[in-house]
Amino acid sequence: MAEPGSSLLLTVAVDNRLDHSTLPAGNDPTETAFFGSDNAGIPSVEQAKREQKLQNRPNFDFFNYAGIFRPVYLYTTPRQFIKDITLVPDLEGNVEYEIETEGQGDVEVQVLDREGNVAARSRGSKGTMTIREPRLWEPWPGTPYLYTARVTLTGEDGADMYEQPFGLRTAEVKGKQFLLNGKPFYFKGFGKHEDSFFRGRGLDLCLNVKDVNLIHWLGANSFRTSHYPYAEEMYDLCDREGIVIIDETTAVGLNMGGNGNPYACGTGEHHEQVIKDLIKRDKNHPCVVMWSLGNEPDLEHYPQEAYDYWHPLYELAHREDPQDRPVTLVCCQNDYTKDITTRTMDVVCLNRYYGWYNLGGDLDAACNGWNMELDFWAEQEKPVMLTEYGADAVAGIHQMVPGMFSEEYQDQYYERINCENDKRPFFIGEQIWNFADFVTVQGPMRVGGNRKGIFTRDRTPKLAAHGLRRRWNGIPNFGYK
Ligand code: GCB
Repeated sequence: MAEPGSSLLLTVAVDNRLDHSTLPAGNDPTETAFFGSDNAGIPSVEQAKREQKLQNRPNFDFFNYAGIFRPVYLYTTPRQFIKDITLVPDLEGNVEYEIETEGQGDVEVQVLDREGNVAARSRGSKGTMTIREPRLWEPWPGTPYLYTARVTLTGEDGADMYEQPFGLRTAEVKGKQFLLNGKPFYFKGFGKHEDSFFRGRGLDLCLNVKDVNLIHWLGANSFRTSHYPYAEEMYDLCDREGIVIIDETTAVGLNMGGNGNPYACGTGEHHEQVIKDLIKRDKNHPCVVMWSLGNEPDLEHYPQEAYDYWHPLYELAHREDPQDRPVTLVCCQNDYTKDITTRTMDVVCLNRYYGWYNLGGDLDAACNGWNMELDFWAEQEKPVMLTEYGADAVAGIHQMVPGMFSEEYQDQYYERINCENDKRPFFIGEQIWNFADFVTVQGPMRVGGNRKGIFTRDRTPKLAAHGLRRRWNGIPNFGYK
């Protein structure tokens, strides 16, 4: 340990290399890029590939950036200090708490209301406090009421103090419903990315405020942190602004399209650690209502191996979370009859591109196909939601007869698919892909990035944003299904 006043040199190395054993997963350097056009077998192409300079080959659709893109803080503590705080509130105002400390001392916990008045207090490192006349945390436009737990540890060396905001809310699945505070909740929102001009993925507090304002403007209530945990500052903001989050790990790209078993590549232990870290970091946030173990793994070609890999992770997440939130895994468009894993999650979360990657340009056929699949899910005793569906629209392309890549096609796509979803009582949410255009791997399917945003990369609305705004402002958070 360094003496006070002495200098300390801290060297941090960051490694952004990807392969099949990393999370997120990459392809081997010699394999084709995610959106590479193959033209396999043509001798000149094959040879040029072999002679190509080695580079990262992400097996996912976003630019991974590199280096440290979030703040890093160094701080000092007394010798006896508060290591962790766990809060499990209920709707009656009871708050179970547990304080982990380094070293011994007296622990005091005070719950402060929004005005700073003491609403409950307790002594000792573990116990239950009761808030009288409790106010619940409700998603916007309800009131996302926040309390603060002020924890003090007084040891031989003095006192350590930490303030942890929290909210009274519950999240659970019952039958085919997702209950927030005991009421059936309907998800309206997005898959997002941490991505913008100038900052790339770097934390940008102004951008976060802008995005949350746009979410309010649209009448949306939620997003998924596709495809990695976001900066903590975003969760703090969503706690305050009443935006609901599905919190996702870094496990994207565990899919070789049937050309190999992704579960034999050694990601298992790291994946467990990633889940533990995520839950430890985000467990007290009222905005987080569900954990996503990962995005679009192969669940079709190795169905049993997939189940054997994902099911223990599902159980781990339930064990790790003191609030025992619902757990899901986001499923790629596949032969859902072969996939035996998705149906065992608490919520069936589907990414579907009827009308884009398949049946593109024909929304009648797309709705027909989607309906056939919905008939299948109607048989399962689970709540079902879309965590991705969408169409690229290059801002400024307009067509009288809407064709792919036009703003009109994207607008009509949502109108048509949503109309089908509305007919299904077990369908509990629509998270579109994507909030805003974002950069990704180059390839023949990408026009200067992925254009499925309903906002451009600089947050200008496309036509579909206005249609969704009209729709979402008419759908209440509770009791729609
Ligand atoms: C997906 C992925 C997402 C992509 C999206 C697309 O299924 O989960 O990361 O960006 O499709 O636009 O292709």
